[in-house]
Amino acid sequence: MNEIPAALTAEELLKIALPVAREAAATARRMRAEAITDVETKSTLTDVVTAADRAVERQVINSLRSARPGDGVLGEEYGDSAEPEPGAVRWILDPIDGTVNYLYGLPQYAVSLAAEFDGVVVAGVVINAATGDEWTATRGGGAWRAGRRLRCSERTDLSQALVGTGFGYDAKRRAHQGAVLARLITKVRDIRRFGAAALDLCAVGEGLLDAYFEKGLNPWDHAAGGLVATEAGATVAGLAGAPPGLDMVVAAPSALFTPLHDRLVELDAAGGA
Ligand code: LIP
Repeated sequence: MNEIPAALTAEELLKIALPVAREAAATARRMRAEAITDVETKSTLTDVVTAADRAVERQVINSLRSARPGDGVLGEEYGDSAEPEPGAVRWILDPIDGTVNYLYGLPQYAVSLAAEFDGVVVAGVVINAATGDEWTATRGGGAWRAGRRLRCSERTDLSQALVGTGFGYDAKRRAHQGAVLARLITKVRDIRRFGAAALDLCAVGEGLLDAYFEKGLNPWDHAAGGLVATEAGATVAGLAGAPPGLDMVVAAPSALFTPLHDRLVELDAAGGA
């Protein structure tokens, strides 16, 4: 990876991202308190997007453009802006991760903002917009919440592991994911499905979950939370040496990663629709 230009360190990118993400979380909270409006569906009738998703993403794009005009932004709702200029940053944004939780008022939805330079995520912030809880990480600088450096779980026995996961919006994919879960659930302590990948990954970073896996995540779902989990000592990857991506994201401490990975391969967790 090329070095970030000296005038720009991961810590400085995080300093730009933090107030932008905090203001975005405040907007999400305010709009939730007012009323959920303009609810539309995307890939399926359960894949929803609200006016708040779009308003928050527009707000963040405008803020980042003011701070760093030459950067690119990849957001869930408005896609990828023009390729960033050489030496620029690509910001990766989920304006409200956990949109169904947001729709129902379940306090588990987050603004997730990551800075990627030269193809590598170097800084990230995840804010639970309902509670204000905030996780940050810089590559090589650790993962933090409330001034405390985070360490992931030290569990080594998969049968004693509390494992988070999630499901897609497509019925055929959910059927396959449910079948995988039916066979995995007897091999672990228990399963948790909180509904926001960014927060699930931060939970792994904090040791609130021993591990997490999910098929079908987009970069904006896992870019920032994946850095938090990584900087807290977890391994975050796909299957068979692949990077985390649409096929699979697995986050676990090193002692659990291989047994969970191998079980997911055996169950064809990356298969199905
Ligand atoms: C959500 C993910 C979650 C997944 C949901 C959904 P969204 O993202 O964070 O892990 O299980 O199906 O994809 O759609 O709320 O931004």
